[in-house]
Amino acid sequence: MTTPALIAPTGTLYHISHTDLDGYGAQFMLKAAGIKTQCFNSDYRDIPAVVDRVVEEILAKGEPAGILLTDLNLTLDQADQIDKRVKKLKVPTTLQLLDHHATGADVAAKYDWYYLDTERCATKLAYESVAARMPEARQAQYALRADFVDMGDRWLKDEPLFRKSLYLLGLVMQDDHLAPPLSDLKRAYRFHIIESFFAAHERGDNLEVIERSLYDIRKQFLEGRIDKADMNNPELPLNDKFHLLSAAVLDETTVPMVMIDGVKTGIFYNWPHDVWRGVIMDMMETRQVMDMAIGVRGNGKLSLRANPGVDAGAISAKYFRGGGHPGAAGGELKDNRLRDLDHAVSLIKQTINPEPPIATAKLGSMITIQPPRKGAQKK
Ligand SMILES: [Mn+2]
Repeated sequence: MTTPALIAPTGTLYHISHTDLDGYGAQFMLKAAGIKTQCFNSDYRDIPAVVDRVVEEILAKGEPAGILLTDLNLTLDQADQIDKRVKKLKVPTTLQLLDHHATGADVAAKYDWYYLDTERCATKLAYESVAARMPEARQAQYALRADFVDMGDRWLKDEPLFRKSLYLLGLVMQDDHLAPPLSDLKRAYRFHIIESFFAAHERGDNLEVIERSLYDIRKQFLEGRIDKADMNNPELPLNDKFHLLSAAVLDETTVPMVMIDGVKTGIFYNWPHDVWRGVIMDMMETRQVMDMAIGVRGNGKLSLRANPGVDAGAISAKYFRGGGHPGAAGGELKDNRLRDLDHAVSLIKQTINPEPPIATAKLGSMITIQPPRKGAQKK
């Protein structure tokens, strides 16, 4: 084993990992070793944006930091950019990457912070990088857990636990019914699933037993997180209980609000439809965070829902080339290629107030939404 030891910055260790079982598994290993990190999960194409965010945070904190990437392979271009960026930082920052994708070979040859080992999945690399920092009694158990992830992630189909490993892989990717912006909560949920699955496997439960117990495992995550009466309500489906949890945590810092003809409207971008419907119901009716909700798709299609007394159909007919019922309507934006939530919000604001708002906006007709902080770090 030649896996390097984990970097140990004096300040925060930022851990950017992939969005699948292997990616979360690597973060799970650091947590098991008692290492405090700030976690992010990203797809390959989003790595530069996440690194930007991390660099901003490092500059804001101003203390020596570390950036760890796992289960993400970089292109030479991306690696050059990140390397340059980190070396230029006024705050001393150490970089480390642990990965197993052979496509990163040329980058690994160029940079000594890029560790590539195609014989181990990222969870296993992460385990080996922190094993020495785990209590001895736990090392054997976590070594087996790392091997278990390895079988599915690297498609080792002759291994006896291959199918069980694949099952966990799929389970971690399943819709958790938590709201998309709540990435820390979603990660906590995934850790809960991984831990519960391993515990069941280690006490000898077969897949059928584990599949049957999934309802209870999922429900356990809500323990202490939602109201007891809701938790124990047998007529409330489990997914709705997860929607209640999201609704309780979401606020105007996570959901931008726009005033449309005096109606406070939350804007949501590309949420799974079921989750959106469940979460906004509680945000509108019970919590009264807003009186209308607009779900926006990347293709510009809109779903509108409103509280009694607000006519979403009329509002959609007036602004969004659509219509429907007072409580539920559809519509669309002129633009059909949306980039992200910020883009959706600015298009909606333009649509309801087509003139530049600076000179003409009436006080209170709009709530100002923070512009994206892109480029702010380039000073
Ligand atoms: Mn992997």
